[in-house]
Amino acid sequence: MAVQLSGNWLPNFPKIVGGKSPSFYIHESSNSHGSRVEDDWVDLETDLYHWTKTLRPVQWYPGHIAKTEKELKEQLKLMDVVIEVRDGRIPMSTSHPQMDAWLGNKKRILVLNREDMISTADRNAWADYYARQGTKVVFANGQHGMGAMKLGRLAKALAAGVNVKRRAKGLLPRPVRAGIVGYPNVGKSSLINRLLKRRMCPAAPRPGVTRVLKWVRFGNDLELLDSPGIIPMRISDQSSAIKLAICDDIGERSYNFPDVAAILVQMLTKLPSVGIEVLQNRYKIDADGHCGRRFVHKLANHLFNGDDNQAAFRILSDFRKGRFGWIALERPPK
Ligand SMILES: Nc1nc2c(ncn2[C@@H]2O[C@H](COP(=O)(O)OP(=O)(O)OP(=O)(O)O)[C@@H](O)[C@H]2O)c(=O)[nH]1
Ligand SMILES: [Mg+2]
Repeated sequence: MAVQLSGNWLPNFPKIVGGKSPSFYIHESSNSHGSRVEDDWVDLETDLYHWTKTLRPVQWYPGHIAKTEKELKEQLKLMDVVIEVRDGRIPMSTSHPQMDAWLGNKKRILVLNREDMISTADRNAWADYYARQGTKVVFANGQHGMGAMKLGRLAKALAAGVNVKRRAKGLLPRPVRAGIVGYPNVGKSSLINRLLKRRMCPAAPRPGVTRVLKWVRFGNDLELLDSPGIIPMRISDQSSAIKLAICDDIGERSYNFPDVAAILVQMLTKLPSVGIEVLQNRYKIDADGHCGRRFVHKLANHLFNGDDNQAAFRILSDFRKGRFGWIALERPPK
């Protein structure tokens, strides 16, 4: 449904419109559970598809990724187990389309990191989903270390067969090799540092920090490979690209801040646990319309001398700091 913009003061915003339902509305059932909430999530994905299809495509593929993708595929041959880390807020959008093909039958552990940045309901939804699929998943917090020790134990347990075989051949045991892979900025290096209880791998709050592959040793029986975040050369699903931008998982030069913040506003408005009141209360402005770009511009006029970029940055960083609550932007498919 197209959303009409009105008001003389409005500049000619590129439209972020569409979807099955108006994107700005007051929620009747915030924090409720059950089918209404499920329907909201289904609608959200449909709306997101329509909102993003009119935008300039977001693509990010810095040179170091192309280079290290090749090296990573080489190193995969050495790994006994692969630990794939995803952003718990967007587990689907941080799933590499080629990962299954690269890993084949290799032993694998899936980590949903940033556990502290999603709600208990989000966590339970993903835990149920992976349990139904028979996929082993570890929820972790790379900042404080929750889940890191468990990961180390699991990796060793999964790869124990390596040394059973070596002993049978009369060879001495060797450390188990675990490769940590995943999208940029999902917390790979932080998890390794937490497990090692030392800052062995550079980690910082922006994508593309790790640029080279690096093996580090944990005790006598585990070696871990830290790898640069890998994403596809072309992100074909633009809903995912925008979610990666919202979560700061791709370089900020690749997207337009006001466009991305506008979509975030429209998403938050629809999310069962947030809603428009939370945004209005935080910024003390009325959202008198159905358009995220209009909200960004209103905030710009209210706080930033009409600078949409600054207003957009504020909204994005507020989301990343949990100012609208800790929430996932994706729920499992039904
Ligand atoms: N709140 C929170 N922050 C986290 C978590 N894990 C990592 N971080 C923070 O997220 C930022 C990125 O972490 P990194 O470990 O550098 O991420 P990475 O996956 O190695 O990133 P690249 O090397 O760029 O691919 C850092 O500032 C971490 O402190 C987590 O579970 N929760
Ligand atoms: Mg890193």
